[in-house]
Amino acid sequence: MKVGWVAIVGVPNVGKSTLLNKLLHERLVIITPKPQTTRHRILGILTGEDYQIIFIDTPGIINPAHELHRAMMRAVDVALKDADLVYWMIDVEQREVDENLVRKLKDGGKTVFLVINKVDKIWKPKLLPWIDEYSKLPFDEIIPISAMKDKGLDDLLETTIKYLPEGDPFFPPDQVSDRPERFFVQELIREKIYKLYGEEIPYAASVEIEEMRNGKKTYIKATIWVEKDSQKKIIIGKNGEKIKKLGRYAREEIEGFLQRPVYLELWVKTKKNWRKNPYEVKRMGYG
Ligand SMILES: Nc1nc2c(ncn2[C@@H]2O[C@H](COP(=O)(O)OP(=O)(O)OP(=O)(O)O)[C@@H](O)[C@H]2O)c(=O)[nH]1
Ligand SMILES: [Mg+2]
Repeated sequence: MKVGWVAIVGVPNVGKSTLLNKLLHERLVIITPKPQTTRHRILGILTGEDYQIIFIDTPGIINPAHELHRAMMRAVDVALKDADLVYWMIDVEQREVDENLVRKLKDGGKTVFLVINKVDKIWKPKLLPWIDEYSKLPFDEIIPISAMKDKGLDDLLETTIKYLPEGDPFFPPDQVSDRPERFFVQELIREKIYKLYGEEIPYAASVEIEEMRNGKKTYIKATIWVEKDSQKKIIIGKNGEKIKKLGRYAREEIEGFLQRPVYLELWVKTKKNWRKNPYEVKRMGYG
């Protein structure tokens, strides 16, 4: 069997999580139009007849401004260390490549593909000269795709399998991720926060599942942590209208994911500047 670990890395918003979901044919990880959506290293395991690929979704690479960012960047480091193969992913309209990091990965014995995503956004002939330019860098392969429109993914998968080493599978064939159900529930609530609120709110919020119990309905109690009381007020909204909406959207999504009815109870609490506090960042499950 061909077996290997493939890290999907790049700056925020290039479509890493979208690609993971498309490759797995599942809505596993959350996707939003806002940058810095993914905060963890999350495995997506794809097992075929004669291969097992362990894809690793990662947070977008940024210059850390606080401890949460540092924990996110540690998650990227771990993913890179584990990987046999790295997808260096760029957005066709931004196209920044950290040449030093690519060379470092190559020196460290990794296979590195440049995956150019969102090619649906440009006129194809414009792409060729750029591919020529990137050919000067030490990439093993350069593969243009559109994760959203499902273009080029078969080619990406076939080429990936060719490069992977032979070995025994790490996971049973029906296992899709390394994370438990409650992790994905927490992420779905976070996704709805990204979608419903603007400015700093999504970035200052973290979701913790306090309780998850199966009965006639699955009862879920979750706390949304924010950094200031003013943010708490915004999350709740006038007469609690906003949080009701959040609860409804999140519950519908969670019911789709769990495939059973859900009763969702949301609480909002303030933990002053938690993103700067290594203890809190760790306690909330980051890094
Ligand atoms: N036009 C177009 N948009 C895409 C494509 N792939 C992803 N997107 C969009 O790009 C945005 C970001 O997608 P994500 O998958 O969340 O990006 P990410 O790289 O995981 O972002 P972070 O987790 O923040 O690092 C979303 O609005 C996606 O719908 C694509 O192939 N074409
Ligand atoms: Mg992501």
